[in-house]
Amino acid sequence: MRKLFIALPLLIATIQPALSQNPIIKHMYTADPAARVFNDTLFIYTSHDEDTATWFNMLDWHVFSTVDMKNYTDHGAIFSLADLSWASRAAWAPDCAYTNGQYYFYYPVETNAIGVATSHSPYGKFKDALNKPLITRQTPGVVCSGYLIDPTVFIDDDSSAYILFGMNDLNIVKLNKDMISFSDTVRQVKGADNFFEAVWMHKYKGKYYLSYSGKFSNEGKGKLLYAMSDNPYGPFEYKGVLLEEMNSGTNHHSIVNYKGEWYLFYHNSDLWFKNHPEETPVLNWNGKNPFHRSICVDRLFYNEDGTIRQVVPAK
Ligand code: FUB
Repeated sequence: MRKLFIALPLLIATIQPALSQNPIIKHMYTADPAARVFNDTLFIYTSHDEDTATWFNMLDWHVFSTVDMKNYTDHGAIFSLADLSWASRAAWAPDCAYTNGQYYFYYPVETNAIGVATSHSPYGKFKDALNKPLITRQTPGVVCSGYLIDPTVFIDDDSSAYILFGMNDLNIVKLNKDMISFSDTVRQVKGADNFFEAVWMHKYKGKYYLSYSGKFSNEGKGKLLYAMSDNPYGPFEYKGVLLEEMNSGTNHHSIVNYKGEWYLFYHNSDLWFKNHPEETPVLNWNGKNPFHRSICVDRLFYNEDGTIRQVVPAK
């Protein structure tokens, strides 16, 4: 029996499909991966760190796709600040959802507003749906002591769609069927302990999983944390660390099931430090930060009781 316990992980490792080596995109800097499966293809919607970046002064959003978790196709910029009449800076972490025969692209700009764009194709191009923000600090019910950023959309089994967003305070509101408006009042998710930013929600075996970047350490780095609940509004129960701090300072992720396997997409600055051996990873919001990130993926595993095993990044 003991031999079986030792042999089983080896056997699982052997029969699992090999993943592409991290980071998975090497010809440009990509950050904030939102992985979604549409029609048997896995799409990754990302923000984009410019080669010349000295801050998070990002200009556009890109999409990549794969059907085998090894080869990724770059489909270029699907939406950009230049497509917007009402915002001109900070094209940060996006998400994309599909319903009603249409794709909805949710994006934060200016560090203060969230917009939505639509397309009939997952490859874009997307067109701004409202020509104004969907959510601002003035939206009734919003509480956000940090940047108003990082929208993600969770669609439940009964087709109810919720948008979650925020920094320091985690907000949630149920979207209307049109996906570009809401009638409910925005409220705050209960029990998102130590929440900083980069929220993601997914469901596994009937439970809601909330994952996010926790408050930054003194070194300016955040761990990915997660919590579980029976209700998307909470209260959530904190469960533990999903991923240790990354050398990118920021820690942003998504969790997705593709062809029966679970994956954690995230970003780090390994490519930047490889390309710049003279740089030392000293991360601090007010000091040295690489500002050049690259998306990565690793397998994610659940324990029998539904908790998630901490992901150890493959190099
Ligand atoms: O990429 C800009 C910001 O950094 C994102 O909005 C945050 O989640 C963090 O990754």
